Amino acid sequence: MCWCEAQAESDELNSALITSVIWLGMGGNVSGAWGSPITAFSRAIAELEEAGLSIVARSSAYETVPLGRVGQPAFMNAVIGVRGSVAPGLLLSLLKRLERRAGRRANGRWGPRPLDIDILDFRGRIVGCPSLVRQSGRLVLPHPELHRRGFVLVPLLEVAPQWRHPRLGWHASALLKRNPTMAHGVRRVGSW
Ligand code: A4P
Ligand code: MG
Repeated sequence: MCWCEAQAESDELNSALITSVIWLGMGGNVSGAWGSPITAFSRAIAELEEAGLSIVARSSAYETVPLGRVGQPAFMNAVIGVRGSVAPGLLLSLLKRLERRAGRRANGRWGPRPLDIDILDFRGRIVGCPSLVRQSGRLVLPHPELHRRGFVLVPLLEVAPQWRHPRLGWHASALLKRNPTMAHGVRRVGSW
């Protein structure tokens, strides 16, 4: 156990922040086996329901400027809230399977992809250490980049204004206010 896991476990504040919703971030910027990224988002929702999860929130779709690697198409991003009895590791395997079925192939970190589904927040749980380099397959919760990404925080704020970052305790609105440039290049395109 690393220092921040121990600290998190002893942080009473976090127990008050646990909710029953699992927040997922979806992104994509090329068409794949399930069609355009938006079609892939809808198909992913149908697959999650098929797997026994209920969709309790669904943000608008946003067109967003690519972060990390320039020279690739604009992304579509959205956030959904799901409920259901599933363990974090099993959920991650399910999501990775959906990404592969949607046509995702190894394309380097931050490369173009038809569908990427990240677990943003799993009912307030804290797992792993965000300061350590992420090893492939090792789950980190909340998602280690969540608080730095306008393309996640803007849709999350739309559907869950009451949500707080499990580790930092900040609302999405406060995180965006602290760094307003994060919301640049995040444009709402409508429901889907
Ligand atoms: N992993 C660990 N924790 C998690 C978690 N909470 N959720 C592991 C999901 N996966 C988690 O992820 C890399 C490894 O992290 C996996 O083995 C998984 O088990 P990945 O999705 O396979 O690889 P990746 O997406 O290429 O890398 P990474 O670091 O996850 O990239 P991101 O963070 O997903 O960023 N710009 C815009 N505008 N919109 C986007 O959606 N997305 C990316 C990719 C870059 N730029 C973008 C966008
Ligand atoms: Mg990812």
